[in-house]
Amino acid sequence: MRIAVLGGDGFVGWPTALHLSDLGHEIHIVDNLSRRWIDAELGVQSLTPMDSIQERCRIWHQETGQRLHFHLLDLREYDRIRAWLAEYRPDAIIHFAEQRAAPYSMKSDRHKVYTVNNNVNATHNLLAAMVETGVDAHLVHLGTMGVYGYSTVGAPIPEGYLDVTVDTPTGPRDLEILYPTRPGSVYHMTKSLDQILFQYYAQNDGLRITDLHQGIVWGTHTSQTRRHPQLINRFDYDGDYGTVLNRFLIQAAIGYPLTVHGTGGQTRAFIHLQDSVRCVELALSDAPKAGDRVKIFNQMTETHRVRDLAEMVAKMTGAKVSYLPNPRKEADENELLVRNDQFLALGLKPVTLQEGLLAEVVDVAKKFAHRIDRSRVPCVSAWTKDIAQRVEHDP
Ligand code: NAD
Ligand code: USQ
Repeated sequence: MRIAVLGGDGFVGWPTALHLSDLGHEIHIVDNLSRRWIDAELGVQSLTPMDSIQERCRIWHQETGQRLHFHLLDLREYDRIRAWLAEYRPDAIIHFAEQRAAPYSMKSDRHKVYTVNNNVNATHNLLAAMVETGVDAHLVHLGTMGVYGYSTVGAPIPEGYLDVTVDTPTGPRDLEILYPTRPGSVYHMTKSLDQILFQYYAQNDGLRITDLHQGIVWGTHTSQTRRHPQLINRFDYDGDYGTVLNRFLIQAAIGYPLTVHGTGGQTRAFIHLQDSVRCVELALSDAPKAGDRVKIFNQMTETHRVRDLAEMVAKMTGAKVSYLPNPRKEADENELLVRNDQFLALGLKPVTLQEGLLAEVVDVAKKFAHRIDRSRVPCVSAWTKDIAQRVEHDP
């Protein structure tokens, strides 16, 4: 297949592009490199030294003989994305190209506006351009578990849809609705809005869409990124883009007390990077037909409570754990049960939290520890002005 990987220079997009190229697909990476610009804005850099996207593509060709085609394109530029689609007419499109950090989306009003403009316009431009050009590609979007809001009301969170019964004058009627969204940040809110855009375009124009509600991705290598030092993946550790388990692992590597927010009572869904790329492959193999509802998968393999993760990493490495005021507005404790039957049925054999893999990330962090700026480790983006004041007084 000819596959467009939108956001293919990012943390999950790059290893996905390599994985699909390795399977023999023709890969076109589309990216505006905004993530690299945001590193410059924040004064941080990936823990791992990343080459330019063009250089990464050159090395992949040198190692495998397969070409990755790179297109510098911003999804917010409607005319250009429409022209690109009309010219390349991909069979499948994987859409990673959004601003994905919840703390970055909460930094200031400007960051909220940027995140909504970027994410909602990127998704809507793509959908409108697919209809206009008649490109009948299978669109696979990377969404988030965060659209559900993390609290389980007794039953596990289903894969996207909820069966409800409503009372009508002629008796009870069964309905299937999108699971009600309860986003916990402006970033997560944009993913909730994306869901409505997908529902509309699937129903109105027959677009074939799969939305992957993904949990927190951890790890850094996949079998393809290991092939050459210059194919190494991005690895974020800073307070805005670093995700919790990866952060704990680099903190352990540099002797920084593990930064647990509040009581660490939040339970979240996780998936290893290797499984994340495999899930995209599985989703591609199971495309919906025109007229089908949006296919939704919960792309996660296990759930963990944040303080349990911290204790596990502390036990493994001898790191100290520090309980900090929570800069986010989130429940002190939550239970999370999630269904993920569809990927298991398609053959996913989950990689679960294993000491070996955890230690591997610590080793990567130790190798590049000289690149870590300790002053960028704390999470300083607060969810409300009140919380900002509280966190400032009790850092
Ligand atoms: P990332 O920030 O590393 O990569 C996103 C890429 O998209 C970047 O290379 C960026 O330059 C590009 N991009 C952003 N806006 C663009 C635009 N307007 N036009 C063109 N390119 C644009 O993020 P990631 O961690 O690789 O996440 C990829 C996707 O997966 C995101 O949509 C995210 O919401 C989702 N996701 C990520 C995680 C995770 O833990 N990393 C978990 C669940 C879901
Ligand atoms: N947390 C800590 N200490 C830290 C960092 C985070 O205790 O140093 C806590 C947070 O308060 C939160 C939890 O860990 O309760 C998860 O935070 P995170 O930054 O790892 O994850 P999140 O903000 O939810 O975002 C990440 C990705 C996002 C993706 C989402 C999937 O950045 O793109 O959509 O995970 S999910 O969490 O399932 O919604």
